[in-house]
Amino acid sequence: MNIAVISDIHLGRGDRADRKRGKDEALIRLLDYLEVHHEQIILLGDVWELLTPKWPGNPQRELRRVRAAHPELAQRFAHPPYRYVAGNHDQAVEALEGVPQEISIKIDQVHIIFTHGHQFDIWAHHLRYIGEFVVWFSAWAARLGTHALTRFFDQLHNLITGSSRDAQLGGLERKLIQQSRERHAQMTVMGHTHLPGIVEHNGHLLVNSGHCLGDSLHFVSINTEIASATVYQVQQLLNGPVDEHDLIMIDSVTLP
Ligand SMILES: [Mn+2]
Repeated sequence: MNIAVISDIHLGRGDRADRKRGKDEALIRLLDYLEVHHEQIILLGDVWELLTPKWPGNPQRELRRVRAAHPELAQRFAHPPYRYVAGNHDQAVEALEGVPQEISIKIDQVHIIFTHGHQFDIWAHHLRYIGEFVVWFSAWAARLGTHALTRFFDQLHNLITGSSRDAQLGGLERKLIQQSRERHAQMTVMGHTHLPGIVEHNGHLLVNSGHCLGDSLHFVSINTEIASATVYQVQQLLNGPVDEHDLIMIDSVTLP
């Protein structure tokens, strides 16, 4: 089976704080491509940006609002082949719609755990309310004209959590691998850090789906029959349909 994974799209309410405002078209063309080549497409969290309402307090209303700002994506994501795993920016969908924290797939002798990956991030737990305030505050800065705060806190976040860069394992990634290993999985797929790539650690693959923000989109393609994972960056040079020429392979690993 071929499984695609995308994450960290952060689709917002269509205002100036919405980093995906006016950029649905490129993603929709990528989805057209993914739907042709994959039986399942996993949305691995932080799909919707629910932490940047004008005033906090009503996640259900915010969910309606962000979906209304991105209607075609909302419509596609509601049906197969899409499957949804909650992240920390769209955590409210767990309570509101029963979206799971992870998907575990055992097929063709491989066991793969799909999780957003914030479980071991102190900013999503112990420091959750500080983290959420920073995100909300940065959105207001963006509405007032500067995206600099958002970028600054993104970088600070990965520095503090010790997340991987250039295929180095951070603390968060090590704990995820350990947890997956205890459950006898051979592959863990995460998002959250926005850092695409694959790390092999003693025969276990940790795959990161990167992000779909800005002008470069990332996705993971898994072939369970040969137990391989490939991470791609998509750069659409033309406005036509996405094809192989638009794909840049970042990393590809096959399990022994
Ligand atoms: Mn996240």
